Amino acid sequence: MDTANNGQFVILDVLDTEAIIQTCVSNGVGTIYHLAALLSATGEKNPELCRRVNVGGTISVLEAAKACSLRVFIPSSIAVFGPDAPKHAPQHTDLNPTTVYGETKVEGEALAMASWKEFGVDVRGIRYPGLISYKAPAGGGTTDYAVEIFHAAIQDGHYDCFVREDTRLPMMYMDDAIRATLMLMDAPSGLLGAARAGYNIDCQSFTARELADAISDQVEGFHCEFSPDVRQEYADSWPDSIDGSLAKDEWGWTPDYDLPKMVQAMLDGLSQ
Ligand code: VAH
Repeated sequence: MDTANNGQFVILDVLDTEAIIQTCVSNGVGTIYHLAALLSATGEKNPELCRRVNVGGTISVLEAAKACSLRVFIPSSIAVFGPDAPKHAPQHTDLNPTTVYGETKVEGEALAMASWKEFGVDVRGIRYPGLISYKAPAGGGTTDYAVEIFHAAIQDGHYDCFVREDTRLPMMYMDDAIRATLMLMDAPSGLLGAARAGYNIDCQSFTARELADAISDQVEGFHCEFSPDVRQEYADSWPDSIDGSLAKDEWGWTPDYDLPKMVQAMLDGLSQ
């Protein structure tokens, strides 16, 4: 086991169930946060790899969890919703995603529920919105513009955004996403109902223009243009906002960061 940043880590192939089991057993691991996946834009470029990693990796982790009685967090995504879903997405509605990534997340929720119902694996998940952090670069998602724009504002004073200015999507600052994840994992299992594998959670909802304007309020002279590319199609298929009332009722989730507070946190973090 190597050590880095005061933590221990080992490099594994998420498809190698036996290696996951051996690592968990030899290190007394009790919970897996399964974050290995291809995001939407990358997944559309390589759909077979997306399916193999996202679905195959989830199967592998759930098999290891069953074998070792592990608890598991598996992120879902607002990408599970398709263009036929209400734009203020409810917890329960038909899930007809039009991206491969979204399909893998629907499959992931179904695999998680099956593991819970058939084998009692304590697996939980959240339908993450676009996540925004200054600690890691954007990772091949459609919502990458909401991270790239901050770096560009500081470095260049200008950003050419790859979605239309009126594109409204559910978004969340990373600190809120981490707190929600830990709150869910700490919640007594008995509180969790049929949505346990893919909770909608209350989060921000803003347009690309509203984000650019909020940054302009803090960064003198910042200018944003909008030149939609293929990722516009993915963004248009997703909801504008999320009904997270069930997560609030069942395990008490309420977000802390609104747009101004997130913009300030991002600019402060990047200026460190
Ligand atoms: C993506 N950040 O853009 C991810 C997210 C809502 C989309 O899951 O692919």
